[in-house]
Amino acid sequence: MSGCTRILAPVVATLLVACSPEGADPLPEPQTVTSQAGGFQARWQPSVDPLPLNDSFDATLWLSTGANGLPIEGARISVDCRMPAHRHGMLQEVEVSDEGQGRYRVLGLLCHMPGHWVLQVDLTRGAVTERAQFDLVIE
Ligand SMILES: [Cu+2]
Repeated sequence: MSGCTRILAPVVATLLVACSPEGADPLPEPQTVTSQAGGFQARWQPSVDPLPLNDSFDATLWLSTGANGLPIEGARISVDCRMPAHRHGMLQEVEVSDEGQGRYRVLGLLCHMPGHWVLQVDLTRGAVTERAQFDLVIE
């Protein structure tokens, strides 16, 4: 019996962490910004807190219209992360997947230097591309 307990305990602990990251390690509060031209709102929540230096992380992104806050579904978006002071971006490209109802999953963000980074979300509707951006600090 005690042997069984010893084997099960780590398995249960692993499952709890995998199934409820919020419970074990609270996620940062989502941040909302309005796009530069005011045409949409972007809300993002990284999968980890604090943001890691030189290690991949993911994020959830919600897009909605600026006027009435309706979710923007099936958006054509391009996500990038840049370091303005050094005029460079990331060393890898992110992958964006559409999860429906205006929610998007951003995979593979990686900030390889400490300092100020800017997460840029470019949304293209028709012939117009508009940007929303978030300031990130990597320590
Ligand atoms: Cu840099």
